[in-house]
Amino acid sequence: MLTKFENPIYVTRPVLPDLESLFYRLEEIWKCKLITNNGPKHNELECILKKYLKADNISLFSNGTLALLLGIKSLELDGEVITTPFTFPATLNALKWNNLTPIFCDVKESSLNIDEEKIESLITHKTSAILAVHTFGNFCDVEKIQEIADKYKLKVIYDCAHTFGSHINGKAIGNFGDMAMFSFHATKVFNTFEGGALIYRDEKLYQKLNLLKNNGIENSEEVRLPGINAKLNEIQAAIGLEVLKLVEEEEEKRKKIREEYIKNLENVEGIKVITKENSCQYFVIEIQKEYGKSRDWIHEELKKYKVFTRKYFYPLCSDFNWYKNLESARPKNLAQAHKSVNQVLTLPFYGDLEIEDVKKICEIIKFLKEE
Ligand code: T4K
Repeated sequence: MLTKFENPIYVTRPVLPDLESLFYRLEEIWKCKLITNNGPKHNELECILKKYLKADNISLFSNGTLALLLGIKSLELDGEVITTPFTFPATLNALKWNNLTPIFCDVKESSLNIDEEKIESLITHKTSAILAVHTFGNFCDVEKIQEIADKYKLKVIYDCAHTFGSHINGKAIGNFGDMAMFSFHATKVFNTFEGGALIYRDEKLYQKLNLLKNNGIENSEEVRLPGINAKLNEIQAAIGLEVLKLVEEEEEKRKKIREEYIKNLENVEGIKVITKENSCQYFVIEIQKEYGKSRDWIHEELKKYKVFTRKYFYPLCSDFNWYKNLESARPKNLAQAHKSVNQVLTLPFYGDLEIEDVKKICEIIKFLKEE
């Protein structure tokens, strides 16, 4: 008889810094009294992350959404941007706040990433960029996307919110395209509670991004452009400096959890593992027809066992009221995305999750199939 968990099991739990070490860093901040506006901790984190992510150029922000929004702003794009409907709303919101029109491209069944074979047919004289997401840590076809971008002289931006520290064939993930955004939200494998970063090819953007995230203020005499406040403060940076020390251990634990899930679930009829190889951020499956029950049903049933899964990324961004009338948002043009978004289920995935608990979650999923 399978019993419910004693305590709720959430889809993720944050990696928290060692309190004593954090306290030491906080004392330093208290002594120096510089608590934001590019203080020493911010600069130290920027420097360390630059090395860690093998970036030529990096800028830190108060969160990933504003990083992406300002990154796009700094590239001075106009017209249309080809992107995926299958992502967190932030990806699309960054376009909307830049007055850019998204052109939705369907996703691939295997990775749930933008289908590179379908990009070219969506390009018009108004297209200025491709905004792709390495969804759930599955890698986009970066070579093909770059080939298309070069052919049509488009910018390429990657939303790397799920791929902190990843490499494709030995090359750091942030070094593909013109720009890459990382999220350091509490739910991410590396977090600063809230935070984000941009990595970019053009070193001239560093100054511009500094202005954009500080209301355009050059100095006490001069305001150069209409920016906003998107600075990462000293406490966020202190947290980041401590959490970074824990990332590798956390990833090792997550790899073991991923293996355990795969071992237990990959041969269950009607269950497809979406995040097989790379992701240390999410573990995602699809509940397909052959499982015999719907994704929504199992999502609800699991709650009775105190297992709180998520339907990331339901609803599709193309179904938002302000986009649904676009030609590219029509369901017939996004058949795969519509199919997958009703099947995906993100399972609990974080280092503190016991292997025994992973086994039990899998047992429940198998039991529910036969119920
Ligand atoms: N692009 C992509 C592709 C993204 O996925 C995201 C963010 C972004 C851009 C934007 O980056 P940020 O601006 O956020 O830096 C969460 C996160 O808020 C969001 O960062 C993330 N993607 C998204 C996929 O997930 P929710 O609404 O699902 O979060 P929430 O509060 O329901 O948390 C999920 C679970 O995590 C909770 O059930 C329990 C656990 N949790 C959460 C928080 C916040 C904790 O244990 N402690 C916590 O403090 O969006």
